[in-house]
Amino acid sequence: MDASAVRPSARQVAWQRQELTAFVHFGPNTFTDLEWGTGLDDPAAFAPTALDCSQWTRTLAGAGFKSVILTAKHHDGFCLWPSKFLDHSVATGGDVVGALSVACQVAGLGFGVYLSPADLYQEKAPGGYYGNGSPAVPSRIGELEYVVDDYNRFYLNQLHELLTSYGPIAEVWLDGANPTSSAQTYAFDAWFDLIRRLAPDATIAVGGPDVRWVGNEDGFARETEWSVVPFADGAMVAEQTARSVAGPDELAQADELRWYPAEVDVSIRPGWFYHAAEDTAVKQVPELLDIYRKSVGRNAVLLLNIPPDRRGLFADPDVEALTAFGAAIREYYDTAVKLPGRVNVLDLREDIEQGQQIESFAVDAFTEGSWQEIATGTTIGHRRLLPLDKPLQLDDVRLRILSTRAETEVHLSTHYDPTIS
Ligand code: FUL
Repeated sequence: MDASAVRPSARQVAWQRQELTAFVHFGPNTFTDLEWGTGLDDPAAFAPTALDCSQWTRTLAGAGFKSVILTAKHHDGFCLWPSKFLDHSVATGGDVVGALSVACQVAGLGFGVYLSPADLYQEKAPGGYYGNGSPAVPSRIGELEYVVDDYNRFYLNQLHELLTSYGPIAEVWLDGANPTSSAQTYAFDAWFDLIRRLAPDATIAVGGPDVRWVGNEDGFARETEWSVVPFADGAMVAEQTARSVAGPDELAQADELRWYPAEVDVSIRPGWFYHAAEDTAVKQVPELLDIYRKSVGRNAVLLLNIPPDRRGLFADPDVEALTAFGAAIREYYDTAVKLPGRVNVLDLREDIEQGQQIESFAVDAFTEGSWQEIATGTTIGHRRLLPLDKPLQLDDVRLRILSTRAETEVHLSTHYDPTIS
């Protein structure tokens, strides 16, 4: 197998180039102060007093985000849109999915949905479908047909509703977490088939074939982060959380290689949902930039969660942090330092349409009359942001490729970020 020959799909290229995606966790938990609802929470608890999705999208677009993924349904089963298929939703008070999809279109942002496979309402409510042991039977889902059981029919109907009612969908996020006690198999093949038919440009993330979970929720990718990932018998050779998922040991066990890039999901607050007690724990610019270097700057997409408060607005501390984060990216990372100049971060890029090739590299600097090695690294991929041990005054830089899978072009630029201590 030739790892140098593996290429991303067009939808994966577009996804990776976004670099910054926002996650929005919003639902009954916002009002009950929980992270995981019980499934039997009173739908009336969800009562934002001043919902304005355009405040979210204005803030996010201003900070450089390119798309937004909303928890249309979290594990508690409550739906943020008035679904035809159940009442446990915003039925009586506003369509958050609709409002956000419109706000995204106005702001020029992509719009994605998180639809939790685990569903505590369907597990616990009388007559619920989750794990009810029903047989798989031919089932019409809109104009499509699949042979599925009750819960998978319900889930496909929800997907169909979301993918046909709310404009183009950029990403469908299938969370792998399972807080339920009963057993329910998921008809992934049917789900993926329906998503491909109804939203061919959407990436299917985490539980899906286009984007993998990086393996932690702390905001960092690996220093060696490959998008070419070994599979055996249809599954990744390594666990998603493994220290190495695509190194020589894993490659040796593969019967197939796939382009399967990493996404780093992390929250701007300790929790995924809004809790007033965490207003003083919003991550600030130096930490956000550290996360940026370790996610976007390690060949991943950053999926940063910002949870709206009980008004249905991003809270002031989050807006301030996001705005400052966006300004810092523009100033330190979108703008290169012209040499001679003071530098403490290197930015390296491969064109992923040519695959991912570089295995290791070194960077030399011309300083005080001679070339000296100032940094080494392993993978590059879409983008590698490599902080130096200390700021250096540099006259010139050069890149040495130490090992590569195939010939490719690498773009190198020099930067200065004063927040690096
Ligand atoms: C996890 C969930 O259990 C959390 O509540 C959150 O949605 C996070 C993004 O994924 O698996």
